[in-house]
Amino acid sequence: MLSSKLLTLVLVVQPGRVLLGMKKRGFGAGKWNGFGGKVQPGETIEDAAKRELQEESGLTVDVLNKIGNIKFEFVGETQLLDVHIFRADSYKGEPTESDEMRPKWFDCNEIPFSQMWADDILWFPLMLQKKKFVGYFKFQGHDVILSHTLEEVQEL
Ligand code: 6U4
Repeated sequence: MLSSKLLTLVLVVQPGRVLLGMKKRGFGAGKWNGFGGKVQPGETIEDAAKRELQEESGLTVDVLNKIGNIKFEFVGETQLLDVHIFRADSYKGEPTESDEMRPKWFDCNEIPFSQMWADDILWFPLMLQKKKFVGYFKFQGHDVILSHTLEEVQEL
């Protein structure tokens, strides 16, 4: 039985574009991704998502919509990553580079999937259509998906 680590991921979406950050260090360095990180003891998952978004992008949000939950298994690792994914359709502040992330807006037709986690190309279309989803991805290393499930759900 694998234990799991709770993580958050926030996509800030505006009509026709999405804000991504280039991860400068740590897990997933060199990839474009949403903003997020580990849930700390005593913190709700949503509060952690807001805090990580603020720390990494400089943006604050009042409302986060829960849109997905994906568990990631990495062969050889004993912990699953249990990633809770949120979408923000409004925000305050200006995207600002942090030690961890360099933010940049991408046109929804020009999302840089070849420089993102391999799972993203499968669920971003659902996220952009405001559909909710749950999934499980088994990775070999950081680039190869050995198997996965992904399904749309009505409620999370
Ligand atoms: P620190 O605390 O800075 O050492 P770090 O090890 O850099 O943390 P962290 O906290 O930034 O990791 O969390 C990893 C982030 O990557 C979370 O937002 C979840 C996200 N993530 C992990 N696997 C992913 C995957 N396969 N697809 C994806 N996002 C993923 O889109």
